[in-house]
Formats: sequence, structure tokens, C-alpha cells
Amino acid sequence: MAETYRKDQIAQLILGKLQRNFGRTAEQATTRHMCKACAMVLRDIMNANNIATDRLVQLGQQRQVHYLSMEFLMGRSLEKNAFNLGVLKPMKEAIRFLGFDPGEVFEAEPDAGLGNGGLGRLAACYLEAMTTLEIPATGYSICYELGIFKQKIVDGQQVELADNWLDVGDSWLISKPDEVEEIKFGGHIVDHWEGNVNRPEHVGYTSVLAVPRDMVIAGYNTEHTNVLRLWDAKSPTPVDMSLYSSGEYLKAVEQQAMAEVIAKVLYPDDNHYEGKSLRLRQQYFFVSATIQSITRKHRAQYGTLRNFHQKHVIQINDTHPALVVPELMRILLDEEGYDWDEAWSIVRQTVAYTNHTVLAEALERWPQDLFATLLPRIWDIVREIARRYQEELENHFGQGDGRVARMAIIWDGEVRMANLCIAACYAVNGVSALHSEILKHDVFADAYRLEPDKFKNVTNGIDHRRWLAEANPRLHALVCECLGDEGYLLHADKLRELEKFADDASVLERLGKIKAENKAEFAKYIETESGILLNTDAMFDVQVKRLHEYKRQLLNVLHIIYLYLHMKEDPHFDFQPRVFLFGAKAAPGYAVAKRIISLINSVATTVNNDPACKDRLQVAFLENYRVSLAEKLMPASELSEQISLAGKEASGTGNMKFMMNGALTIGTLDGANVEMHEQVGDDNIFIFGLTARGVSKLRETGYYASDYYMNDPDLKWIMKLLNDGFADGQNYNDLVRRLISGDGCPADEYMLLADFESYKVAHQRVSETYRDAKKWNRMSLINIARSNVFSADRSVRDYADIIWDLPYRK
Ligand code: 26W
Repeated sequence: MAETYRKDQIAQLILGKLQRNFGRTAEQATTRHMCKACAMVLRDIMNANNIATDRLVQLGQQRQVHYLSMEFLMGRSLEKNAFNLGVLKPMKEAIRFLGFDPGEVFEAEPDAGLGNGGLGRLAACYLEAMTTLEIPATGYSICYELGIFKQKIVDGQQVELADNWLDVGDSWLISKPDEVEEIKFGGHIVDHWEGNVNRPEHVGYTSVLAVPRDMVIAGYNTEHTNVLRLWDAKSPTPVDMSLYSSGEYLKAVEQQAMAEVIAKVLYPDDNHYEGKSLRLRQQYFFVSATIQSITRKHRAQYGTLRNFHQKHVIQINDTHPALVVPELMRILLDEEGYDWDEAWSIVRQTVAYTNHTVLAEALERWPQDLFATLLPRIWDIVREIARRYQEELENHFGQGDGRVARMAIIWDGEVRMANLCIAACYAVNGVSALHSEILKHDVFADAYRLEPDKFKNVTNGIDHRRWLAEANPRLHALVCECLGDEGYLLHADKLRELEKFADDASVLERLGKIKAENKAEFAKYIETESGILLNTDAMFDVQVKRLHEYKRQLLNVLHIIYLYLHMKEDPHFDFQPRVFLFGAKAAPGYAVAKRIISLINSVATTVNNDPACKDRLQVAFLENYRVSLAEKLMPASELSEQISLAGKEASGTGNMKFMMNGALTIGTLDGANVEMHEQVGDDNIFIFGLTARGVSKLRETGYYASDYYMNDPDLKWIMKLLNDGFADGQNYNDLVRRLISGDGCPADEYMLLADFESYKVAHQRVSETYRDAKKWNRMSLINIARSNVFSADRSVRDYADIIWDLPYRK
């Protein structure tokens, strides 16, 4: 790092920001003013670095990554950027010097919640890692005015509130109105023939302007910066004054509202697709703006797009940005005048696709009428891509072959985005070893047989600087002490050396002490926020993630009810005291998920008020689970629940955050749990349940949930309580029906009852192990040491080696 700052310099810079932007002195400023002023100070430092980075990248004519994602779940940036820039210490001192508490100033920053869950948070971790590894990279998304909703629990039910993050979040953004792009919707295409060459003209369209709002990203211990470009939607005609003056006020603002609604709100559905026109508009909006912006800069530098694929790789985060394919084709064909084959060859060498889910209901398929009406030129191009691809498939497999139907891009009146990606991208990757195998042999089996080399794996990873060093300062200090320096921040593999201390009683004891302190700190936070008093003497057993049936929060609840019933019946029931913590947002339209939240709260009310459970069993639903809450919770967690039905969770990344913070995992052999298990071995993880293969076999032979129910007295007892109802008067016979008789769909689709017994036994192993603190802490240390594999730096290096073919900082 070339330049460092002293406390008094930073204090001066902050005072300047307070004065110029808010007209206040430090004495007159609020904590929010302070938070914004600090952000502005860091933004200036990063901007200077960014200008230098830009110049270097351009001079070096380096190949760049463009990471397109509908979601970037960035969370907070103030402490993170200060940490990466190496100014955290002087900035905290400066804040204190100006009469504020640094912790309170950091807490005043709202999360940038521009994402739903795993896919969005992954994009944020990768942006940080690419920057730290000095890879020239840009992230692109939408500048949603409202991020993921804020969740309140009222009478046990989820209530959604608007998340207005921009108020403070604004301080990180720089608008670049001179780099605006025009996006065209609707209208129709008129063909003009010049000899044999078609020059299509788009007429009668409606324009929306895309204005970039750039967020500069700081890497750790480097002056290299990258940018997250968030596109804001603006109407080209602010208000139609002629309508306005003739008294038609509403009509006058209508057009403006129509344009600006595109960037209003993030769709809160995770893993569930709905063919909404606004969503398609959002996708084309940010994709077209991005491609126009990249090609414009490229043309300015090289004077041609013929070498485009040599200088750029476009990584698409699931199929949501798949329209890059026809949009880049459009520019190469219509604006550059290249012929189809040349354009197609450039596209096919530029775009790579990452798949993040195997759930059928998450696959995007757009109704072709909607597509054709909204994006007439793009529709023409997709139709031609589909026609050629289908011809190729028919030549290869023969007409009428089932594989042609399965692999077709347009079929049955729908455009299938995953098949478009498979046809057009030069690489397709899954996000864990198991997931990539499932893609090859199941979901995309036909395509794999056709082009096996295209399919790759890059196992997910997390930003260990945020999720260990920043989130868990006590553990960070211990790690540095053991390893002798902070080197692991840049070289996560050094974490492995912690294993030398696996039998060092004093280190293990300190590990236990750190966990206890983190638990106490978390409990204090929860008490002030919600009045809930957590029992810190009990094991913190945690399941936090989006609420989805496949993730099986309900399995966890069934087990808690089992414990509760036995504890009530038998006061001597041998049981290791536990606090079960849940955090989860349900998609607003996902009724079953909301019922499960309600159930967790009913169980909490019942258990927490029953004297039989006092000091032994507690259940808490943590409201509004989000990045900044996860940062407080991970360091305080002891048991991590990763209990999805095998074959359903593509990877999981929460599992890695827990592991890195020394929690032990109870989990199925699903997603990246498989690789965690491989790293730590049977002795350091609690694996239970069906394997992915076991699940397929059981489905083939026929799965009858009611058999498990009939043969297990505990399950009968649990279902009876669900039917009879809880202390709050609520009953859940709808959920019982879903598990046992099906309620219109297959009973117990996610096989909770099949895994119940083995889950119960695994939990008994957990309890026995926990009683031996030394053994537990040893396991915890081994998990931390071997979490190096799950650092985002490793994942990004894998992308660079396997898919992007790019150099990076060693
Ligand atoms: C179209 C609606 C929609 C929205 C989001 C469909 C699918 C998604 C995402 C792909 C869902 C998602 O976040 N998947 C998660 O991605 C993580 C990062 O790779 C994985 O760790 C999780 O296992 C996976 O569920």
C-alpha cells in the first residue's frame, strides 16, 4: 500500500465532508451524518485508486472479467473498505476523537440488500476476491431503489416492509450521467435489404435510459480497485409539459413512472421462477446497458470488435443475464455489420455460464409472445440461434429424437434460458463437486454427452477476510498469534498450520473462551434488539438461510418437538441444553414457507414458556436475517444445521461461514457439505441421512411417507401435537397433511420422514460430543484449519485457471 493515513488526517477529511455536505460541525452531526461522511472519505481514496487502475488496465490491454448478476448482496461496506484499505485503526481513532463511537457509526450503515441469498452473496464475495487478486473485473447489476424486504414478525407471522437502503447507501455511489445508455423496448422491426444484406430497423419503440451509478470496490492490501456498476432507470422525457399544462397531470408523469419502475424493486423470489413481464424488462435493461457500455469502450480503444473475445470474458450468474447472448449478437450484426458466423464465433468465445440450482421450478422459461412483443429484435435473433441449434441437433441425433425436444431453445411456446446458455456459452459450471456431477449426469445430461469438455466445476467460496477477520476479531487475533502473522489474509492456505495446535490444551481452551465471549456478545445484542434473553450456557444450534422446503427447516422443527415431548414426559430425559436459533426470509408469495415460519414461532412460544424446558431447551426466531446479522451470528454459533435433502442444495455457502468460525456441522451429503466432509473426515462432522443416489433410488422404488409415520411412535406423537395445536392456539394440520397424505402433491416431497431417524441419532452424537469440551474444541480447530479450501480467493483462482484464462496476484 503506497499511502497510509494518520488519525488526524482522517479526522480532517471527515470534518471537511461534514461541513461541505451537511453544513455541520462534528458537534452538530448525527451518527448517520458521521457514517455518510466516513463513507465519502473512503470513496475519495478508492476513486483515486480506481482512476489509476483504469489507466493501467487500459495500457496493459489486459483481458477483463465482466460479472453479470441480477443480485449483489453487498451488506455493509464502511468497516470492510476501511479494513481492506488498511485505515481501519486510524479511522476508528478519528471517529472517537470527533466524539463518536465507531461501533455505533458502523451500525448506522444499512445493508445494501441487493440480493436474495446465496447467489447474490456469492457475487459480492467474488467481487472482493477478484479485486484482492488484482484481476481487472467489473460487476454489473441494477440499482434497485428497494432491496430485499425487511422482515418483521408480528404475532408469529412474517410481515414485509420496504427496504430503502439508498438514503445512506448513496454515499458509496458515483453517478456517471455522461455514460448513459439507451434501452429500447417494444415497437417492431422493419427489414431493409441492401443487396443480400439485411439492415433491420427498430421503429416505434419506447426508450428507457440507463444511468450508471458506480460503487468502487477495494481489495485487501492492494491499490487495485474494481467497480460494481449499478444501472439506474430514467425516463428520457422527464415530464411531458404539454400534458402537464393541459391539466393531465397523471398522464404527464405516467411515462416517467413506467420507465423508472424497472429499477424500483428486487424480486424477492429465491429459487422460484415466475414469468413476470417486469422481470424480463429488468433483465434486458441491465444486460443491454452493460453490453452497450462494454462494446462502446472496446471500440474506442481498439477501433473494432473483431478482437472482442480476446479482451473480455462475460461470466453470467445463473441464466438471469442470459440475454447477453442475443444482445451481443445484435450489436455485432446490426451495429458492426458482421455476418452471422463471425458474430456467433465471437459470442461463443466470450460468454460463460454458472448454474446455481437444479430445482425445476427455478428454471427460467419465457412465454414467446411476451418475449416477441417486448424485445422484437432480440426475439428474431433468438429464433435464428434456436433454429440453427436445432438443425445441428437434428443432424446429430436425428429428427424426432427425444433429446432434440429436451435441448431445444424454443419449445412449446417458451424460450428456455438454460438451453440458450448451454448452446451459446463456452463453459458451463456447477458450484460444488456434487452439483457439477448432477448437472452432467442428470439436469444437462444430453448436452454433456454432446460437448463433455464444456462442463466444469468451480466449488463456491467465501470472503474469509469479511467472514473471519472482520466478523470475528477475537478468533482473528488467536489465528494471527498462532501463525505468527496476518499472512493468512492473503494466503488462506496458511490456516492449515493451525492444526499444529490440535493438541495444545491452552489454544483449545482459548478457542472455547472466544466462542463463549462471542455468544455473550451476540446474546447482549439480541436482548437489546428484541428483548429475548438467550441462555448462553446452552449450545447455540443454528439454522439460518432462505426459507425453502428443500432446505428442510421443518425437519429441524420436528426434531425440536420430539425433544420437547420427551422432556415433558420424563423430567430425567438425558439432554444437553440447547438454544435453537432460526433466521429465514420466506418469499412473500410462498405460502408453505410462511406457515413454517409461523410454526417455528408457535414452537418457540410453547417451549420457552414451559417450565419443563427451563434452562434446557429454548427456541428463537431471529427477525430479518441479513448479511450484517450473519456477521454477528456466525462467530457465536456452535452447531451449523445444513440439512437439505441430498441432491437439492447446489452448494451452500453459509455452511462454509460456520465452519470458518469454528462451528461444527450437522448435515447431509449435499452440495459443498460433501467437500467439507472430505476435508475434515467422519470424525469432525456429523453426517446423516440419504445420499443423493439413495434419494434417486428411493424415488424409483416408490417413496411412501406414511410408512415411516406408521412405524415410528415418535413421528405419530409429533404429528399429533401439530394437529392438536400449540400454546398459542395454532394448529398445523395443513403441514401434517403435506407430510403424510400429500395435500394434492406427492406426500413429503423432500423426504423429511425418511431422514428423521438418522437425524435424531446424529443429534445424539452431537450432544455426547459437546459434553467433552476439549474434544469439541479440537474438532472446531480442525474445521477452522481446513476451511482454507472454501476461501473465495481459491474459487476465483479456479475460475481464472479453468474458465477465464487470466493471470492473478500470487
Ligand atoms: C428466477 C428466480 C430465481 C432467483 C434466484 C431462481 C434462482 C435463483 C438463485 C439461482 C437461487 C440461489 O441463490 N441459488 C443458490 O446459489 C448459491 C451460490 O452458488 C448456492 O450456494 C446455493 O446452494 C443455491 O441455492
